[in-house]
Amino acid sequence: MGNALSRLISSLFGEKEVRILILGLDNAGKTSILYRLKEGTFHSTVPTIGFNAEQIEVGKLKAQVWDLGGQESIRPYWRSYYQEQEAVIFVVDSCDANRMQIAKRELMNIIEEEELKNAVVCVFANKQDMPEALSAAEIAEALGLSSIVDKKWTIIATSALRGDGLKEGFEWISDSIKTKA
Ligand code: G3D
Ligand code: MG
Repeated sequence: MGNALSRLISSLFGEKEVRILILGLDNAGKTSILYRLKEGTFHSTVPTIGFNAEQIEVGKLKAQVWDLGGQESIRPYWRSYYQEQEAVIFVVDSCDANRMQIAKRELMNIIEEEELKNAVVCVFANKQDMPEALSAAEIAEALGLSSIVDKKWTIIATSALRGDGLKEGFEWISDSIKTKA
């Protein structure tokens, strides 16, 4: 899965290195998604203090992915990483209905950032393997995604546990970046 995904990413993005930022509240599954992409497996994570940065694709480097810690105290530092990012993956824990309004506020802050005005936004409605998960449509509604008019965005149902949806997300990012100009 990991190698296949890395190959897919390399075929989609060609020679160009794409800069992708993975953001979202703590516990959403950001680090799990990064390592599922990097290594093709799901393994346990510890809360991210600071950030994880990985180049997805071994050998010929293609995508530079930054996974930033999501705790409230760390979120103000997200801005230091915004420059020259072409895409933001905003990860939501689909089971965390209680914090959906906080996730919405953080996403809207990102959307309004001048430095990210050219970045496309792909929301991952993660943990879809869980029975209590809200659907991608319910999360789109809770986050008010339809109010975003001046930016390319989409929402994709994902499970880092199963590996579902991640490939579709990267395909969308690739297509969106290509057609943006
Ligand atoms: P973060 O980097 O956004 O803070 P992590 O989140 O990747 O550290 O994941 C937080 C917790 O959610 C971890 O559980 C992780 O295993 C779990 N998780 C991540 N993605 C999924 C998913 O798609 N499905 C399910 N069921 N769980 C997921 P623990 O128990 O280690 O805290
Ligand atoms: Mg993390």
